[in-house]
Amino acid sequence: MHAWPPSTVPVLPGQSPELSVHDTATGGRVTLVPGPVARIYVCGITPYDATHMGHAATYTAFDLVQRLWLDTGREVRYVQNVTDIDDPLLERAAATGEDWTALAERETSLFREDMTALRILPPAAYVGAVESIPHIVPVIERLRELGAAYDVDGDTYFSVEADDHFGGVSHYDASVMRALSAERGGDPDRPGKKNPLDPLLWRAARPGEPSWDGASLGPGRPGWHIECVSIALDHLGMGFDIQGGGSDLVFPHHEMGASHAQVLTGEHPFAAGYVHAGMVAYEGEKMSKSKGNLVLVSRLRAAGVDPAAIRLALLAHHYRSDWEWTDAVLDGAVRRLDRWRAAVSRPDGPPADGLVDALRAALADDLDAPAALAVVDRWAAAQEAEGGADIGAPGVVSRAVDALLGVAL
Ligand code: 5CA
Ligand code: ZN
Repeated sequence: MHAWPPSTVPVLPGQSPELSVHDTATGGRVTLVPGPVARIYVCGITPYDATHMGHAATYTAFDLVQRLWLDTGREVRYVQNVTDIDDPLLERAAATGEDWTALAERETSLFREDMTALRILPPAAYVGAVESIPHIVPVIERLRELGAAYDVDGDTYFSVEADDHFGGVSHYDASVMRALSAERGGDPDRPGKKNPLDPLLWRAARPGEPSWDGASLGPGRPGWHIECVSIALDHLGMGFDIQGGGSDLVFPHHEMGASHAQVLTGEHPFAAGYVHAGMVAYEGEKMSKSKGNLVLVSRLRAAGVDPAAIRLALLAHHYRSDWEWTDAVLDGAVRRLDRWRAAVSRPDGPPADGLVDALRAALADDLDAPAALAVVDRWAAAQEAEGGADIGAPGVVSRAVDALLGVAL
C-alpha cells in the first residue's frame, strides 16, 4: 500500500538526547538507545469510518517519536498496518450495503489526507492485512509445527500457554484479561478452546464472507493479532525499539502479538518498549467508531479549521493522559497558533538560545509535548511584551517548532 507524502523536516544544529519513555511492560521508564536505524511499529486503523481525534492524537504522539529520532541523526524505519479485513469492517459494509473493499479504500484514502494535513510523517512501510495474507499463512503454519496452535471446528487458535512470557506486557490478572478479551474482539466463551483467552489465528471461510487461500489451513482469513506480528517481523524483525498504539491495545492485542512473536522466534522481548497513548473522549465517553461519538479531522478541515490548530490542540495534552475533546480545547489552540505566528512573523525578537534544547529535553522526557508548548509560549510572550533585537530568533523558533513539533508557523 502507498502511504502519504512527507512534509519536509528542517535540520536543526545539534541533536536530541535519547528518548526516555514510559514502558507498559515494565511499568516504568526506559531510555531507548536504537541502532543507526530506529525501528518502530504503530498499529494502524481499521478503515470502516473516518479519522477521529483519538486516532489523530495517537498518531501525533508517535510522530513526535519519529521526529525526535530523526533529530538524533538516525534513520527511522516506521511501520504501520491497515486492518483492511476484520469483523467491524464487514459488519459496517453489510449494514450500509457498501462493498467492503470500497469502504476500506475510501476510508484509508481519507486517513492519508488527514495525516498529510496534520503533517504526520508517513511510515516507511504502510502495509495492508489483505496484501499480507500470503506472508501470514506460513507464519500460522509455523506456529502449528511448533505445537502452539490448534484446531477448533476448522478455525485455528493460538495457545497462550506456549509462551512463558504471556502476561508480560499487560500484567493483568486472568479475570481482567477475560473481560477485555470479550470486549475487544476475542471469544472467551467459545467451547472447545484450551484456554478461554486463546486468540484466533485463522478463521475458516464462512458463507458470504471473503476468504483467501490458506494452504494447509484451508480457505479463510487471518486473525487480528497475527496480522500485526507477521507485518512487524517481516519489516522490522524481532527486538525492535517501540511497539506503539493506543492504550486500548495493551490487552489483548499487544499481549497476544508479543506472545505470537516470542513463540515463533524463541526470543524475548518482541519490542524494547511498549508505548501506549491515552484515550481521547467526547461527551463523556471514549471516542470510538462503534459508539459514533466522533469529532472527525476531515469534518473540521472542511469547516475551515487550520490543521495546524488541530495539531496544537492534540499536543496540548500529554500523550499518556486520557482527556476529553471540547470546543474550548480547539479555541485555545487557535489562539496559541495565532500568537506563535504573530511572534515569528517579526524580523527580530528575544534570543532563542536555549529554546531548541529546551524543546528537545521536554520531548525526550516521555514526549512531554505540553512542556514543549510552554517553552514556545514563553518565547512568544517575551516577543509580545518587549520584543528583542536578535534577528535570527524568529527563524530559529519556527524551524524548531516545525522540525520537532510538526507545526508549520
Ligand atoms: N487496526 C487496529 C490496530 S491493529 C485498531 O485498533 N484500529 S482502530 O482504528 O480502532 O484504531 C487505530 C489506532 O487509534 C489504534 O492505535 C488505537 O489504539 C487508537 N485509538 C482508537 N480510539 C482512540 C481514542 N479514542 N483515543 C486515542 N487513541 C485511539
Ligand atoms: Zn495492530
